Amino acid sequence: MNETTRCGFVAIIGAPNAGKSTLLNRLTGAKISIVTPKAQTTRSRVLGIFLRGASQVLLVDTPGIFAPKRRLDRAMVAAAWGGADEADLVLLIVDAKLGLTASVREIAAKLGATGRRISLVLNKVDLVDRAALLPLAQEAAAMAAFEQVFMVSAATGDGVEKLLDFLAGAVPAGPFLYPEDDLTDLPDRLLAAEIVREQIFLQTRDEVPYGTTVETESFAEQKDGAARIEAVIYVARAGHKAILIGAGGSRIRDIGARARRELAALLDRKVHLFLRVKERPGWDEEAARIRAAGLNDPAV
Ligand SMILES: Nc1nc2c(ncn2[C@@H]2O[C@H](COP(=O)(O)OP(=O)(O)OP(=O)(O)O)[C@@H](O)[C@H]2O)c(=O)[nH]1
Ligand SMILES: [Mg+2]
Repeated sequence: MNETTRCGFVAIIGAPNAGKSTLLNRLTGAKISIVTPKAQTTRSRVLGIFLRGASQVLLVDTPGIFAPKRRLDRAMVAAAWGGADEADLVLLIVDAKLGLTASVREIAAKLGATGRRISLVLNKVDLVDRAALLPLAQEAAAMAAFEQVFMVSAATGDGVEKLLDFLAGAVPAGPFLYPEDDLTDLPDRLLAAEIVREQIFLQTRDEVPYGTTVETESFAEQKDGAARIEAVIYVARAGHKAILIGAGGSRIRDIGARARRELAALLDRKVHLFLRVKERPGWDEEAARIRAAGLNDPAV
C-alpha cells in the first residue's frame, strides 16, 4: 500500500426508517445490514466496506436516533452518536418523503454543533415529485453547514454513483485498515441472529418485534460443510411467545424457514437452523442482553 491510497470511516446517521441500512447495502453492493419497513430495525453499529479506485471506505450503519425509553434504547442511541463521533465524515440521511420533521431538524442541529464534516443525503427521492424536491433540498441544506447535498434512492440506486465518487475522494489519505476482500467485520454468529430478527420484524407486529432479541447460542461447522446454528429468541412477555410460535408452531416455522434460506445464501453453504423461544421479562434492561446485541451498556 503506498501513500496514494485513502481510507476512512463514514457514519450514516439519521432518524429511524430513513433508509440508512438500505443505503449501506446499496453502497457496498451486499446485504450486510438488515432492512425492514419498521422503525428501529437496526440496533447496533454495522460496518460495511467498499473499494473504489485507490480508496477503501468504511461505512458505519447506525441505529436511528429517537427519544430513548428503555436501557436498550439508550444503548442504541448512544451507539449512533458514538458512530458519528468516531467517523472521519458523517452522512445525515433524511427520508425525503417524510420531510424535515422536528426530530430531523434536531439531529441536524446537534450534528452541526459538533463541527464535523457532514454531508446531507436526501433519500427515497423515488417517492417524491421532482417539483417538490428542489425546495425541500434547499430548505434541508440550510439546516447545517453541509459539505455536499445528495439526492438518492437507496432502493433503486438512483444518484448513488455520485455519492460513491464523493466518498472515495473525501476519506483521508492513508493505508487500508481492512483486507481488500473484506465486506464487513460482522461475525457469522451475529449475522445469524440478525437475519432471524429481520424475519421477526417482517412477520410480527405491534410490540412483538420490539420486545424481542435474538442470540446465537451455537454455531458449528459440520463435516459435510453445512453450518449448524442454534439461536434463542428472548421475549419480554408470555403473550409475545404465543404470537411468535403461532398456531401449531406455524409462525416460528416460517420465521425459521425464511431465515435459514437467507443465511444459506449469505454464507454460501447449507444451513441447519434451530430456534427456541424463551420468556425473559426485563431482558431489555439487562446488561448481558444489551452487550450480546453488539452494544455497550449505557449504565457503565
Ligand atoms: N421507496 C423507497 N423506500 C426505501 C428507500 N430506502 C429505504 N427504503 C425503505 O424504507 C424502509 C426502512 O429502510 P431501512 O434501510 O431499514 O431504514 P433505516 O434507516 O436503516 O431504519 P432503522 O434501522 O430502523 O433506523 C424499508 O422498507 C426500505 O425498503 C428508497 O430510497 N426508496
Ligand atoms: Mg437500519
